[in-house]
Amino acid sequence: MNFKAVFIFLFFTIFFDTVTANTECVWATGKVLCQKNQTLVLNTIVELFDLDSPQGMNIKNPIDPDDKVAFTLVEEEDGIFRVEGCASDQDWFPGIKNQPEMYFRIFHFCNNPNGEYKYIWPIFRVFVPTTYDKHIEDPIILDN
Ligand SMILES: *[C@@H]1O[C@H](CO)[C@@H](O)[C@H](O)[C@H]1NC(C)=O
Ligand SMILES: [Ca+2]
Repeated sequence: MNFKAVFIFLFFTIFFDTVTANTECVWATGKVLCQKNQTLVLNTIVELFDLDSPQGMNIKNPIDPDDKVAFTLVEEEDGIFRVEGCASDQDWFPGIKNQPEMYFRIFHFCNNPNGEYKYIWPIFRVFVPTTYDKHIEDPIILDN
C-alpha cells in the first residue's frame, strides 16, 4: 500500500470537493393569484431555477442554460405551492462562496388558455434551514 499516494489522493479529493462546488438546498413556498378568475391558477407549474450567468441578476446566458432544480404543480384553487431542491454552483475563487442564484419560472393559464411563462425577479438566496416564503405575504399576480 502506497500511503503517500493515498494521502495525496485524499487531499485533492477533499480539497476540490470543498473548494470547487457549493451545494445549497431550498425550501420555498408561495402563492399565485389570477385576479380575473382564481380557478385559472389550477395546473400552474412552478419551476425553481439556478441562474448560471456569471454576473447573476437578470442577464441570461445562452451558452450555459440555467439549471432546473425542482418543479411543482398547483393543485388547489388557493394557489399555494411548495417546492424544494438542491443546487450546486462553481466557486470561481477559492474560499469565496458562490451561492446559487434562485428564481422561479411559472407556466400558467391566467391570461391565455395555451399557457405562458412568467419569470419572477430578482433572484433570491435563502437556503435550508430557512424557508423562502416571501410570496405567501406578497403573492405572485399572474394577470397581465
Ligand atoms: C373561471 O374559469 C373556469 C375554468 O376555465 C371556468 O369554468 C369559470 O366559468 C370561470 N369563472 C368565471 C367567473 O369566469
Ligand atoms: Ca448559479
